[in-house]
Amino acid sequence: MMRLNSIFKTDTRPSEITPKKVLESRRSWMKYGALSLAGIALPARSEDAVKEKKSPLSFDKQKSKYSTNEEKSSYSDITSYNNFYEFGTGKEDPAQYAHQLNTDGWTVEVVGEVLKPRIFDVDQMMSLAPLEERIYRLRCVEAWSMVIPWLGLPLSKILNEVQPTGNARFVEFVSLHDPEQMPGQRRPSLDWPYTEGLRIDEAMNPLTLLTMGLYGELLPNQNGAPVRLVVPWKYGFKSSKSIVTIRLTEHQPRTSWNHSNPSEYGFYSNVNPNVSHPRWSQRKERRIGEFFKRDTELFNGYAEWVSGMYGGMDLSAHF
Ligand SMILES: Nc1nc2c(c(=O)[nH]1)N[C@H]1C(S)=C(S)[C@@H](COP(=O)(O)O)O[C@H]1N2
Ligand SMILES: [Mo]
Repeated sequence: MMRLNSIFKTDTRPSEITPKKVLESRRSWMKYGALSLAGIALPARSEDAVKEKKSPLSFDKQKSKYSTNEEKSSYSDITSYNNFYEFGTGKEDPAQYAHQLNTDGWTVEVVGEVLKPRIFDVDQMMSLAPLEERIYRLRCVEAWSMVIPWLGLPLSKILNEVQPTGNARFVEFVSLHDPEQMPGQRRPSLDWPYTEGLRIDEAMNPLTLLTMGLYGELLPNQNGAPVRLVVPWKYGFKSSKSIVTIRLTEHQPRTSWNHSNPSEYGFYSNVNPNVSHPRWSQRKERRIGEFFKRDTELFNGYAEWVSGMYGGMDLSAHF
């Protein structure tokens, strides 16, 4: 990304520390999820209330048919090498500063071109569908990638709840704007709040995941807690973190990276080895943790599920 470029000329990464024990970091996701599904209100997300429950898994731990078989990136890489400009432009800033974000009582408003606008809390969103583990590649525009076991539900489940009108052609995602909690927002590194968007068919595509967890746990703040998007066939910046508003619109929404540098970041941002970034080729990527680069695949390897949405489109014009 434009401003990363000067700082990260190479894709070096923090040295691999001993992988954290996933389970020690947060309370058990599975019990929390089970509570939500049972419809029990959990306003304070009380640890004690969670511990008392011994319910079965609330999400399908089977790999979804959309999962890749590739080796997963380590939990420590996934949670220590991040992009989250609200907490600074350095890859290590989010892990260092994002704990300042208080996600208690978080809500997401789903508004705009819908018949039934609604405010969801996180439990309500999680109860709309069984949570699914999906192992997706996240491929960032700066030529690195990871394989991440995400936990979430298709965004379409939420959109169907609010009943899009016939005018709903796009979906806009707005992240939290709170410079008190997000020190990076005290600087104009992007136009805040962070805003992203998809065409409605992209948003409804079953691959598009509203994500609340990874590695069987709730999302760590640096990965976009409590709720983020994962759009696996697009460059990483389309996967908005810490979302507070989902707005269905008639017109294509303005998006942060496109606005900051339209010649470098288009609205679509589909992973495409044949379309170079103005300042570098996008043909190869380094999987974090590996030495040799690998070829980048069209649509990040998800063509069989998404290429139909772009029939007849010139992908080099609509990059
Ligand atoms: N709100 C918000 N969402 C964001 C970003 C950001 O700066 N702010 N960075 C994006 C970019 S550039 C990438 S590559 C991914 C990184 O996700 P990860 O840190 O979970 O790997 O988050 C995306 N979502
Ligand atoms: Mo990115």
